[in-house]
Amino acid sequence: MCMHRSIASLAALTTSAIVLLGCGAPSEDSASQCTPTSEVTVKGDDALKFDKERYETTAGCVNFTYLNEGGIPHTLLIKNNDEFLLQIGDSDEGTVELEPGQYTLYCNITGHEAGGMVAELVVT
Ligand SMILES: [Cu+2]
Repeated sequence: MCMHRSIASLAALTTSAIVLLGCGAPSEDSASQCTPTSEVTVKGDDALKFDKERYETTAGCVNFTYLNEGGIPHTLLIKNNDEFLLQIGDSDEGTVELEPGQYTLYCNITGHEAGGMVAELVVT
């Protein structure tokens, strides 16, 4: 009897610990988290353009800040990288680990990449 009780309360404790962890874990950012070693700021506008055609940064954990100069919502993705996605609104921020290389930044909202929301990202 006594033993059953303590097993039951241990199970209850474990359950509440899992619930607590579950509450703290999720982040609204879909971008992976790392400690940034470099920063890139990208701006989007209503003309479906980024502020630059080419961005440069150093390899490692890159923190992206994405700002909207207009009113149309945009996204920011890196081609062939499923871990990175920013969305604006007004602004968004997120980190991603990048190896040296050439990447393509784009907005995946229908028509935006074709309209000009595409840029080169050079990581050295
Ligand atoms: Cu866009």
